[in-house]
Amino acid sequence: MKKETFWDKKIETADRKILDSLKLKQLKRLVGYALRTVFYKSRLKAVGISSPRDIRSLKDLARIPFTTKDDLRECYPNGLLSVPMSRVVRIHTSSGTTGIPTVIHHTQKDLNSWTDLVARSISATGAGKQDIFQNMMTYGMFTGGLGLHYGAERVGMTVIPMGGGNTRRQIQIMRDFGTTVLHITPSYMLHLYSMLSECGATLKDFKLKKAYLGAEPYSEDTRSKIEKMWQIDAYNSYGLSEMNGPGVAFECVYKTGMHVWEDVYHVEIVDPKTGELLDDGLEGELVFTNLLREATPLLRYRTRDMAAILKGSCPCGRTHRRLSRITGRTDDMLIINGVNVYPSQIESVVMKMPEVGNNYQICLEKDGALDSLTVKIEISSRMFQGDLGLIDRLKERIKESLRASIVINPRVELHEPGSLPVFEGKAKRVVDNRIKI
Ligand code: DLL
Repeated sequence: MKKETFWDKKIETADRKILDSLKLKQLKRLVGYALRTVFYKSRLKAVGISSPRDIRSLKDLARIPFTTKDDLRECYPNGLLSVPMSRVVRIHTSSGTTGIPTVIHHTQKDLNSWTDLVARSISATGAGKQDIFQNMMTYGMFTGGLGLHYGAERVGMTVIPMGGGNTRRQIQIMRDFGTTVLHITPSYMLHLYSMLSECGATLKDFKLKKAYLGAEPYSEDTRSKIEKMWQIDAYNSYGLSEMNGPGVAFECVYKTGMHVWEDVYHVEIVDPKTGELLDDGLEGELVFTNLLREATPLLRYRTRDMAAILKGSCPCGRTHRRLSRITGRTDDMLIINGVNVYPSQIESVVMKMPEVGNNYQICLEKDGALDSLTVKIEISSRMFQGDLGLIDRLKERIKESLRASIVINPRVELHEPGSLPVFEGKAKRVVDNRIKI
């Protein structure tokens, strides 16, 4: 019997009609806020929307052009602010590759609604007041730390605000305080395990039951591996700073996809090339509208994340539709000698191998005119002590499986545990040293 808890059962199990009428009310209000910004005023006017009254149904949202990360950057720092700065109580930014961050301002009401959604997410995993929650996500401008922090407090968990890094201390605190729930990136969760023996700890020293894993892509095989090695339940958690941060979509105890909190986050899946809306079950780019935003209204924000809305209902009784695992980003596809490869395909193959350790890296170089792909993989230290022929055979097996999955021939290097770079926050798995033209 799964332990099911609701934070706001009425809204979490509301039927579609009720959800839609609530959403429409909220969308009108949001458009009112958006019209206060110069950016949206002209955009909305161009499609015949100059007042919230011009929104008559949720379908009217489709008339509104998408908002992109570049739009946000052009509005840096305060161009999308729709309330006086005196009403803003917090600012978060996310920095991208270009160096200009996207900025999200929050009013107290914005933060309250975010906190509630995180409380809802935590409750859906069966956690509550009885739990000791160790937050290993970075605090600061990154939304992973503070986002979960306030939600966990609202639920009444005992919160240990560790932030990222300092692995030995993390392990000691987990042991001393009997931590039952962790919030952590999947890559750091794997690393944490590999540090246990060095810290003289075994699983018996802990009371860990659950981990919330997110902030970076990872495969179902990585989740299984983490659940088995730690003997816990690992829940997928998705979010992005432009939509507040964590708490946009979260798995419930059934772990069959992440419920998107649809009363607040209007979700669309679109064809990344044409922008055309796709039906449930089809994979495309996620587009979100946070219907409750006051300070930084964002309409139809293109996330660049690829996923599908899952068909069918969840045994938990929540009516909010579920999101598949994020399969990649529209901008993380690698083109290797003309072949399209997603890093997630490589991770899926690597993490299926029981001999593989807790870290890997994808390296790209130029070899004359051609691209060369090397997958560096840490394997268990036992493998280096025995028959070296075993290593060669494992290498061949990994190579074969990779070739079958990505249709190109990679080099595979096997490394000792602890020799590849470790990341305490989001992992950087791909090192692309090809000269970009
Ligand atoms: O990573 C917010 C977050 C913190 C989510 C902690 C979950 C847990 P950003 O730094 O703005 O915000 O990065 C957002 O991270 O667009 C995805 O590409 C990726 N991402 C986040 N969660 C997942 C996940 C936070 N569960 C970007 N699976 C998003 C795959 C994820 N990718």
